[in-house]
This record gives sequence, structure tokens and C-alpha cells, in this order.
Amino acid sequence: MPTATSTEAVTYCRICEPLCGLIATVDHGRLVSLRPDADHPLSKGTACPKGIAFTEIQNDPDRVLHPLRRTAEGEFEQVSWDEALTDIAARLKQAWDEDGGSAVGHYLGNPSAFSYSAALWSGLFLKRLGSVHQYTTGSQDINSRFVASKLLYGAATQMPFPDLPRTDFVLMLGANPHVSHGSAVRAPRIKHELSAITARGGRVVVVDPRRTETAKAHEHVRVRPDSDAWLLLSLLHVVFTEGLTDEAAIAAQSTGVDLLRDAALGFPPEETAARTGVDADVVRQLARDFATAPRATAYGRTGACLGRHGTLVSFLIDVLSLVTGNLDRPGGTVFSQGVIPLEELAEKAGAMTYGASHSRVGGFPDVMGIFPSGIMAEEITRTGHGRLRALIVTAGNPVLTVPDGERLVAALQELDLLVSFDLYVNETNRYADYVLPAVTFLEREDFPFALTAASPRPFFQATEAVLEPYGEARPEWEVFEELAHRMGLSLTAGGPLSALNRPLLALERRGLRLTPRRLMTMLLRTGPYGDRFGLRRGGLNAKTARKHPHGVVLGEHAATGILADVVRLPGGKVCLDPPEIAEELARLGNRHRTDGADGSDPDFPILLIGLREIRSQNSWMHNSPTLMKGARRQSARIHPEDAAAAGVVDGGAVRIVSRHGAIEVAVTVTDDVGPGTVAVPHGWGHRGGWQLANASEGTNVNQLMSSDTADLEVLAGMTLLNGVAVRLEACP
Ligand SMILES: Nc1nc2c(c(=O)[nH]1)N[C@H]1C(S)=C(S)[C@@H](COP(=O)(O)OP(=O)(O)OC[C@H]3O[C@@H](n4cnc5c(=O)[nH]c(N)nc54)[C@H](O)[C@@H]3O)O[C@H]1N2
Ligand SMILES: Nc1nc2c(c(=O)[nH]1)N[C@H]1C(S)=C(S)[C@@H](COP(=O)(O)OP(=O)(O)OC[C@H]3O[C@@H](n4cnc5c(=O)[nH]c(N)nc54)[C@H](O)[C@@H]3O)O[C@H]1N2
Ligand code: SF4
Ligand SMILES: [Mo]
Repeated sequence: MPTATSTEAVTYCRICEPLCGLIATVDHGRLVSLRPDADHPLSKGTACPKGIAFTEIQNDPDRVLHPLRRTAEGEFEQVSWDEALTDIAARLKQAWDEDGGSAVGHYLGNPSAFSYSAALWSGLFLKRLGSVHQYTTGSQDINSRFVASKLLYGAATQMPFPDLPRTDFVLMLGANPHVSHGSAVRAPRIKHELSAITARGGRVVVVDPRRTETAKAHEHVRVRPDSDAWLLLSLLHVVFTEGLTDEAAIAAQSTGVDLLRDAALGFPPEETAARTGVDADVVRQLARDFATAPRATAYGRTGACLGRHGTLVSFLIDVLSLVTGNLDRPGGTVFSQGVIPLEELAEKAGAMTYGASHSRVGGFPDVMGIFPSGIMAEEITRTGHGRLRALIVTAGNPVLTVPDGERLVAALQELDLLVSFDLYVNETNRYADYVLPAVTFLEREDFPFALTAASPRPFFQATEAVLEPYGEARPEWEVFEELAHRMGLSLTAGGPLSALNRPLLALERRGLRLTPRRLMTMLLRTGPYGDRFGLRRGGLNAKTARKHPHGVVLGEHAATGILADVVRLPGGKVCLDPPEIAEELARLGNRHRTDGADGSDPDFPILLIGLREIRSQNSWMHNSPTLMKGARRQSARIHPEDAAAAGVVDGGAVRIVSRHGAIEVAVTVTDDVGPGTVAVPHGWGHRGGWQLANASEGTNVNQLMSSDTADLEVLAGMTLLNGVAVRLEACP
């Protein structure tokens, strides 16, 4: 409740993708509390525990509020911004002068997906330097989806999503929106949205190795980890062989269907059942039900992206929607469209590349200029031309989130320079030369960005900062610009922004400096809902946006029938037979024939998968007392039979061993996972500057994951995080 001295500000949460509306109560420049915004048109007064608990992050005494420099003794000491920037700029410049773009790199962490200014200006900076070492969470998350979109539509940023408000049937593979709150589909009340489908007589079928929170609320098909490619090919087999296709849609929307028709013939459900663990009858019925539902959509998320065939799985998910006549149709899988047309602009400029260049280590194709994080350590340690010498980490904690953190820790210490922008000293930047205090999302203005384009209800909300930065925290974009300046470089003149020449010139004519905010405001006006600089009455511009502090719904439904605008391939049709997919199908067919019936490894017979928790956010919210209440700890979910076989008990500990590492972790015995599957949350094993997190029990599960180039997924360089072969042992 507001007091005599406090004020309230309308804003929105930027921890995860729904961007729920929040009301911040502020007193004398300090955050008092956050609560859900009842007037937000989409989230309507809902928010999750993380959003509310962000107050404890904002006010955390462990937060970094001043630039820190590492001393010779390995301790951090406070320095002035000027000292820090002078030294960083000089050292970056030296590496760059000597080795050019191959010396300097960047790792952009997940929170930057909610900070357009940090993402854009860091991108400009790295591009200006010609950096060939750009890494993100993408290879642990979504790059396989981007590559599938590039191959299908010629547009890597295209993010087809389920039209939840209008569908009758959602086939969901590898997503748990009851906990994750939805990813690559922006639906703040997604739990409600899914139950509305069943309430109107529709179905939600959750394909997951674990009986998840979402699966418990809907229909569950238990699948063996990392077998979705086989399952999808069997579903397609039934659709093709039983005449359940929509041939008119196939002809109108696509080319090259014969590749899949032929390939699917080789995967009858009876032959894949051993590998997928799904009975042939179940697969046949599922295929028929999906194909004959009036409006159906297949949707996949991280569980579909992070296996050995992640790109193929993402590809086949869209194929299933297309061949059954459900692509680009109301209630089906529909195309994303940015209110601020950043992606479109970048696509038009040809900047959203795939395979335009290849990495020094492993020869992986770039995905929009990004390379797999799995190779980052070796790019630092392998000598010779092109060695990564200076690394900036923005809002990331790769030591806990990429494969084999210990290998990365060793590599980080070989860098000439490591700089990080963060709220905390974390497990990664504790090895940095400088930790620079970044603003929180409440301390910066923002625009919706990136995945928000996948919105079943077109929506726009921008926000002002609701707090002045605490301490000496600064927005990352200003620091990137300042570093460029100190290196004698301009981020905007020429180079990376050439695609924006027209709007840039318009600004220049008005004597204005280009800031991220000016750029976004300009783009907003040119977008599908923009005022076109006065040409479209009532369209969005900065002023009309301000009239809607809680955000504005721009249309009842997502656009459909826009395939011709979306597809950027010659002929304007979806490509179902790209050579990359033909090759991947051949690799899969080969495994199908040679791997044995279910593909399992006798020495490592259990398959490990991930698990997200409602009160965690990857690695960075374990310092909030509220979220850590009740002696919370990380635990492995193990089936009773596997627990008994390994001699471990509920509440005890287990040793999990893979070919690449071993960890010990607490045990929860549960039949939520099937026999042969173990689920372990990531983001634990703390030893940074966050004291409560450090005190929590837990270990880095990604120590089990391999960063060997041979173990990364071929097409997008995805880390194999799901379906990792392990064995369980009693702790010594
Ligand atoms: N085994 C396994 N591993 C996984 C996954 C999995 O499912 N299983 N999931 C993967 C996925 S999907 C992701 S996205 C990655 C996440 O990987 P990362 O992005 O590397 O890790 P996060 O834990 O999100 O760390 C974010 C860091 O940003 C800081 N931070 C928070 N807000 C801000 C801000 O506003 N500005 C700045 N500058 N810093 C901020 C936090 O303090 C934290 O240190 O993990 C991946 N790793
Ligand atoms: N509370 C909370 N919310 C979050 C996050 C968080 O850490 N905590 N992280 C955010 C981030 S960065 C992301 S990217 C999103 C992710 O959003 P989601 O992908 O919806 O979240 P997950 O819970 O990882 O769901 C993946 C599901 O895939 C299943 N799975 C694992 N392997 C396989 C497989 O081989 N096949 C199939 N079919 N399923 C499999 C897992 O059991 C799990 O249920 O969530 C975001 N939201
Ligand atoms: S679901 Fe929670 S963390 Fe995600 S945006 Fe909403 S309130 Fe924030
Ligand atoms: Mo993610």
C-alpha cells in the first residue's frame, strides 16, 4: 500500500517471456514492493513468485553496485568507472589492433533477451570490431529452432507459435508451461489458456519423459528422452500412409514434400516403439486425432531443441502442422510478427545468416553470427591465429549453463581480459578482470523485444525506468558506446547500421544522436501497427504508446494468411527438402539401423534430462530468501526401480556418472519419471558473491555434459542437454 512518501509505477516484469504486468511501490528512490498489475490486459493481475521476489534481488545487499577490479591476489576491489573503462578500452584495443576481430568475443546471457538496449548495442559493438567469437545461450536453448526456420522459411527469426485462443488440439513436445510460463509463445496466463482449450472440448497432449506439472493437468504421452525425431517421423508415417494429409495445403504452401513422404515410410510406429517408448497404437491414434481435429497445432520448446537431432525435431514439428493443413491458419501454427519490426529489418538486410561463416574450432556454421557455446573454451585455449583473447560476458553465467563448466573455468583464466556486466559476482565473472554493475530491469526503460513477436494476441507495452540506478549501476548500452568512443570508434557511422541508413539520416537531420530508444521509437512507427510518421491515423508512436501505460491490445488475434510475406525463399513457398535435412534424415536412418532397437548404451543405461523449477530462474535467483524458503535444494528425480537398482533412497544422495563427468546430488524418488530416465535441474552449485546461494546444497549438472565438438548437434551446434547417457551409483 502506498504511504505518504511512496509512489506507485506501472511497469512489467523482464525475468521471463510472458512479461507480466507489475506495479512497483517506490519510496525515496528505493523499491518497497512489487505486485501484479490488475489492469494489465494480458496478465490481468497474475504474476509468479519470481516476479514478486525480484524485490529481494533489486535490494540485495550482495548485489554489485560499483565497478570491481581483480587484484593480483585474486580479490575484488572497488574502482571508479573512469579507471575501469580506461583500462578495459586500452586492453581491448591492444588485442584488437594485434589480431582484429578474431581476438575479441562476447557471451550474451539470457536476461539480455529482455533488454533490447543491451542486446542491440553490444551487437553493434561486436560487429564494429568484426568479432568472430559471438556466443549466446542459444546453443543451450533455441538455435535449433532458428535453423529450422531458416531452412523452412528462409527466415531464421521466424518463430511459428500455437494459436492457443483458437485451437482445438495442442500437441506439445518438450515444454512445461505450467512452470516455465511459456517460451517462444507469449501468453502470460498460459495455464488458463490451456485449460480453456479443454474446457471448450479440445485437447492438450503433452509429450514428455516426465509427468510434468503441465502433463498432470492434461493428457500425457511418456516418451523416451531424445527420441522425438523418431516419434515425429512415425506420426508423419501415419499421416502420409493413411491419407490424412491436406494435399491442397501442401501444394499451395510448400515444395519438396516427397523427401519427407519417402523418409517417413521408413519409420512405421511399430518399428520406432522400442526407441520412443510409445506404443504403436498410441502413435497411430495420436496421428489420426491430430490430423482430423478441426484446428490443431504442434509446438515444441527446450525439450525438443536440446537433443542429438534438435534442428530436425523443430523442423518436423512445423512439418506436421503444415501437411495436416494447420500452418498459417486460425487455431493452427501461426507466424510471428514484431510490433517493432526489428527482425524483419534484419532479415531484409540479410543479417540473419546461417552458415555464412564457420567456426575455427569444429567448423560449425554460424546461426545469425552466433557460434555454439560448447566451443568457447577451446577457442580460448587453442593457440594460433584466431584465438579468443578478450571476452565480455553480458548478463550470463556460462560456467553453470554451458557444457563442462570446469573446462571453461580453466580456459577463462587464460584470457588476456575478461569483463562482465552483471548484478552479482557469479560463478563465471569471479574469474573476471572487471565486474561492471549493470542496471536491473526496474532501473531501465524497455521495449518488447525478440520472442514477444510470438504473441497470440498482438500487444504492445513499453516502460520507463521506475527507479534511478542504485549505486553506480549503468545501462550496458551506454558502457558499450563509451568503450567504442575510448577506442576511437563510432558504433553508428557506417558499418553495422547501414541497413538503417534512412532513419539514421532522418535523425541526423534533426541534430539528434542515435540512442537505442530513438531507434526503437522510429522502428515502432514503421511497424505493422505504427503511425507511419503520420500517414496512419491512430497508429503507434511514442506519444500514443505513453497513453497506454498498462499496454495495449492491438488486435483480437494473430495474423494468418501471411505466408507469402513471411517466406523469404525463391518461389515464396515453405521448403520441405533442404539438403541439410536430407543429410540429417540419412544420419538418423543410419542410427535407426545400427544403434540397436532402443539406442541405449549398456555402460550408461539411464538417460538424463533437465527440469525447471517454479522458484528458480536458470542460475540466478537462488539468493532470494523468499524463493529459497523451506530448506530448498536441488535434487535428482529417480524412478523407484532405478533407485532400488542403484541402492539409493529418497532424501539420500546419488552419484551420477556420464562419459564426461560425475556429480553427487540429493535424491527424490518418484514415478513422475519413467524407469530409465533421471531428471536434474540446472543452475546450481554456487560459489559466487551470493551468500545465500553459496550456502545452498547443489551441484553443476552440466559437468556431466560434453563440450567435445563431436558431441554437439551437427546443424545448429546445440549442446546435448537432454537424453545424456548416464549411470546411477550409490555415493561412496
Ligand atoms: N542442463 C541444462 N543447462 C541449461 C539449460 C537446461 O535446460 N538444462 N537451459 C539453458 C537455457 S534455456 C538458458 S537460457 C541458459 C541460461 O544461461 P545464462 O544466461 O548463461 O545463465 P543465467 O543463469 O540466466 O545467468 C544470467 C546472469 O545474468 C545476471 N542478470 C540478471 N539480470 C540482469 C540484468 O538485467 N543485466 C545484467 N547485466 N545481468 C543480469 C544474473 O545475475 C546472472 O549472473 O541456461 C542453459 N543451460
Ligand atoms: N520457473 C522458471 N521459468 C523459466 C525458466 C526457469 O529457469 N525457471 N527458464 C526460462 C527459460 S531460459 C526458458 S528457455 C524457458 C523454457 O521453457 P520450457 O521449454 O517450457 O521449459 P522446461 O521446463 O525446460 O520444459 C522442457 C520440458 O522438456 C522435457 N524434455 C526433456 N527432454 C525431452 C525430450 O527428449 N523430449 C521431449 N518431448 N521432452 C523432453 C522436460 O522434461 C521438460 O518438461 O523457460 C523459462 N522460464
Ligand atoms: S511469469 Fe513470473 S518471472 Fe515470468 S514475467 Fe511473469 S512474473 Fe515475471
Ligand atoms: Mo532459455
